[in-house]
Amino acid sequence: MGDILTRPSAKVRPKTERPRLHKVILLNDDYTPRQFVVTVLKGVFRISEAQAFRIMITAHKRGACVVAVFARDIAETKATEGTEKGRSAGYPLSFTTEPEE
Ligand code: TYC
Repeated sequence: MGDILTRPSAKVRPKTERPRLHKVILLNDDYTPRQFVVTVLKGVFRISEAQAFRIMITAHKRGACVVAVFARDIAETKATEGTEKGRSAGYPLSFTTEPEE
């Protein structure tokens, strides 16, 4: 007795936003040899010599260049890998990551 009948509530549609992709950005410096940068790009990002050269020369001229976009974890791993390859050869080569808008 006195039970309150309620309709099923309106359908809830939780927002399932896709996680943002993250850019891996190559930063220029004055010391890392060009060919070393190209070799690191090819190894870490599995791109051709020609593509690696274009990315390297863009960073060299403009200060930075987006290499590729990935899910956050992958972007961070690749940036760390590239930066560590430079460090272990004694170069200040540096990659950063940044979320896409
Ligand atoms: N500027 C470096 C040189 O003249 C080459 C270089 C290019 C280094 C791109 C880093 O991200 C870089 N030897």
